[in-house]
Amino acid sequence: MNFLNTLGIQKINNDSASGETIHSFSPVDGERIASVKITTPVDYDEIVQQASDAFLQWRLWPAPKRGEVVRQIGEALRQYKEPLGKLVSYEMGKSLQEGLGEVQEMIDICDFAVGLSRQLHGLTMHSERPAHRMYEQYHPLGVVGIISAFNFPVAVWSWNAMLAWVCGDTCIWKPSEKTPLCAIACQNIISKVFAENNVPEGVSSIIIGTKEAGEWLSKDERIPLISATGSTRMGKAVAANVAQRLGRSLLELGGNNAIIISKDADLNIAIPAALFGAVGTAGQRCTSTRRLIIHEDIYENFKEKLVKAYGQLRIGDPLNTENHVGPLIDKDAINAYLNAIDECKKQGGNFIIGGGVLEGGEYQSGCYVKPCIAEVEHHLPIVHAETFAPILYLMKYKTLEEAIQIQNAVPQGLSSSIMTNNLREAEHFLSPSGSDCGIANINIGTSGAEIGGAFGGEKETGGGRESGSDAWKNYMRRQTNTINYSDQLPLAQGIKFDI
Ligand code: UN1
Repeated sequence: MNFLNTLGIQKINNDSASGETIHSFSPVDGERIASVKITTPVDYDEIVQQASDAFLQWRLWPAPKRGEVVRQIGEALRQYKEPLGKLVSYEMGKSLQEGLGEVQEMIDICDFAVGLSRQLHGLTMHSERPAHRMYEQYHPLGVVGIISAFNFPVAVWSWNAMLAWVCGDTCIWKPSEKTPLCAIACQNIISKVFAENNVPEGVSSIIIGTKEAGEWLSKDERIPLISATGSTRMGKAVAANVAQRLGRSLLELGGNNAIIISKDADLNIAIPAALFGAVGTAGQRCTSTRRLIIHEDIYENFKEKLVKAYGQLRIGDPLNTENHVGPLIDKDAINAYLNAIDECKKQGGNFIIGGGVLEGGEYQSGCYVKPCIAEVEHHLPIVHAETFAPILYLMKYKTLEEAIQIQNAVPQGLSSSIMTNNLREAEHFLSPSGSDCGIANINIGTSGAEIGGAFGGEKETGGGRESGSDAWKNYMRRQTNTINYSDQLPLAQGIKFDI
């Protein structure tokens, strides 16, 4: 486990560690990788104070200078791509290639943020008053709290942090308690860059803890923005706390993503897209494909091809690049998977590829499961719930209107796609009467979004947009400025106030 040393992660002997600890177990082999001390309320308070103090200086650095620091972080990540990708794979359980891909997303967002640091543009407007100038500018916002999930233990933080930093904010990161080591590794990588650039202490901090630590952040009036990624249940709790104090929240929550497979689909694209979407990251992406809505004319043919493709999947150690599917994150996830399968059967679903937990040999952690497929009626309650596991639901449709209605009928609204070579169908899917999701794709699956676009979704997905496009505006405060360069005081809206 050389990569642990390279990243500065040491096994802490539990007996000698003071205070409460969280143990990080690898779902790959069930081993305890290390134990991490939980942040106490006193530590927390100091961390927020330091982040608030650091903000007062950091906000005065010219944005391109902050961008230069982020450029160097991108360089450091290039250097550590391999060990960090391995740690992501080992602590979280996704395939090594996906772990490396996640680090690549971090590098890409650094590049994006560097460019952005010279483009934090506002607009100018024409004033209705003579000899007046009106424009808007964006100022740094303050301390940003980032709550991230286990499934993208490093990339989602970087989408937030890199933008927040070029925008002049300081960040406090609460990583998932299931993947704390990935966060510590990131902190170790960036701290060198920060030190070399004399970045004030407190521009980046982490707090380690469970739900409670998330609550501290969301209730803390010193933190103007909370960006949270995770379950809808968590997001609702965070949103309520943040709204109570009229703070801002940026939420990226559950998905229940569907691909519509038209009778005009190119099956050479549709099959691998569905397969990767459903079993990639063992079905633990927010953007994982959970539902296939298939035209009745091609249903049997498609199903046969898909089942054949599933037959070729290799499940096992994700660090072994021969394997396609790694483990689920932990035993809770295993239970959620088994419950969903039971529920689906009870509600009338018919499994054409059965599920189950794999045992023995390399499956000793008890976290490896079989990706499975069920034929269902689209209205079953279980089909409307997000289960973070490789369970794929198949359903039939007759008309595109019906398919879109089925696709939109769930409470979540993250990612969606249609496989079709029919221009009318494609455009209808993207039109106001098409997909209601934040992401809508043509001839691409639901997962694997690029960092350049705004990432997020509607309805129970939470409405937030992270990463590319103009998502940076979340991390700044907008100010409208009007300047009078005349010797008169004309009032707006033609109001006269004679004295
Ligand atoms: C997530 O699952 O929280 O589109 C993020 C994708 C990745 C990001 C997923 N780029 O699958």
